[in-house]
Amino acid sequence: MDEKNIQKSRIIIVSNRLPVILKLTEDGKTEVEKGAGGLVTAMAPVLKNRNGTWIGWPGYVQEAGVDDYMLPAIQTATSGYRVKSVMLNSDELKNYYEGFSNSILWPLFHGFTDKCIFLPEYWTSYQDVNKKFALTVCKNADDPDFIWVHDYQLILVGAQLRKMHKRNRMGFFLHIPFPPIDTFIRCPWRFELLLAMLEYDIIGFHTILSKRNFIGCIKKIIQDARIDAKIAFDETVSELKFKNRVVRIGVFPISIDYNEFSLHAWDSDVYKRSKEIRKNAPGTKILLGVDRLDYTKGIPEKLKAFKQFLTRFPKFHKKIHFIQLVVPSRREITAYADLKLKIEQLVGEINGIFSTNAWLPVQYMFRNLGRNELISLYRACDIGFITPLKDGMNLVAKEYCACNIDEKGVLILSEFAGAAQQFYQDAILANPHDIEGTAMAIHRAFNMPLEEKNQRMRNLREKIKNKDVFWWVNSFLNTAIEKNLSNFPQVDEYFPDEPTANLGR
Ligand code: GDG
Repeated sequence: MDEKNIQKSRIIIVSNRLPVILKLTEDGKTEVEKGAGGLVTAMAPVLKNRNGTWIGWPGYVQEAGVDDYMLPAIQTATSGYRVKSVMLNSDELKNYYEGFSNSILWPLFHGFTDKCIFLPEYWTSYQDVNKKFALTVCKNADDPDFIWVHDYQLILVGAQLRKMHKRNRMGFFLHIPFPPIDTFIRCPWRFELLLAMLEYDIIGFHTILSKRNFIGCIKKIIQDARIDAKIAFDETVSELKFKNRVVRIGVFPISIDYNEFSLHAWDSDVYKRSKEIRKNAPGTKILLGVDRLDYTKGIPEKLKAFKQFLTRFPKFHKKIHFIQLVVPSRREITAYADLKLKIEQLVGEINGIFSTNAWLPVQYMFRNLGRNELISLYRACDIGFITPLKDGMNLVAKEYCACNIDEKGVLILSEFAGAAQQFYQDAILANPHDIEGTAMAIHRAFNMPLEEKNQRMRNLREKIKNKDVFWWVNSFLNTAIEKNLSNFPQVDEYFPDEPTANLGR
């Protein structure tokens, strides 16, 4: 297909979830709302312009043979482009979603191999459900359409489509990290997964490290199978020859709708609410953590570092307040329920040891907040405390900076978040496994001179503004169609191979 045709072609997005949120009303009815994430914001105009389609699971279980009365409401919530639902039953949810996706690929790709449960029935279901998604794509895609598959739940969709003789140009973006060979190789289905990825024409990762890991796995696992792989290691985009096809492998750090976040932070309601938040913690600096309930997010380690900070520096008692929001997630999986207990125990322990009548060190919230409240928190808090053990990118870090319109905030960021590859110069980097070092990062953030804070925050915001989520979508799509390698968008924020000097000590 030539470039002109691709540019005119429709686009089909395939993701595990459709861009809708289901809400239960007071009278027990389910309402459908448009999803609010960055991906939806960025993709909606592209889909509208190109008469596109979004294919995914609407988020509720549907047993076979039951009519789905919610589909019209879903289409209304996503007006402007077509949506096609892929329905899952409870077995599929258990084996494909909670099983293969969240008890194998999620822990494996984040390096938590001890949490992987390699059950063959999970693999069978993963294959079946990926085929189900592929069938829906097949029914809805014409030859010139560009098919863009998202994330680890759907790695096999492209290969299934090829089996169905679909010759469309297809791309895949992985939203989580890709692990190094010594981790990936443990997966009993390593061959099948890699071979399936190579059926796409373009594969995108957040970071150069993930791209290198992927190429390392291809070299080791696929080359053993005598497949011709020609690889350039260090470019933002590399090409790999496989079965007479060329697969492009690129680095595209995802981002947020910067303008939307920063304008929202100027809102008068947000201003009032952020004043109230500050008033509730008089005379203190506020540290903010916002994380989904997940063992990759390093929440217990972060609490231990805060405890260490308070133990080491009694003079800061009553001068610092830590707000930790934990957003409920995947609670049906045992590892997540255990994590919640661990977090609550640590919060209780810290407050038990240090609190006074007038000062509560940790304010813990376990719920979803409305967007206004979240943005008010971002605006009000002095230090963004984001220290995952491993994270593909981490959008919260970007949102915190975008909403820091006074440019007086400091970002403490884990070395192991993808975002560190872009922000290593201006955030305070911390190794979340190093409790003492992270405690010292809090100390450094607390004492940073105003001028330095301004400069660093300005730089961070500038970077996010220049490479926002629209840049991300365009870079991926342009790279998918670009013929000339020298025209590839460049990612200029290389993470140094050597440990950086900018650590929390
Ligand atoms: C995966 C990868 C990668 C959080 N609490 C509330 C709320 N949120 C929103 C945040 C942010 C999103 O959730 C979380 O995004 P992250 O990027 O931080 O993390 P994951 O959910 O793990 O996302 C990650 C991402 O995919 C994109 O590729 O960056 O590495 O793991 O947008 O704002 N939103 C509202 N209320 C809350 O209480 N409204």
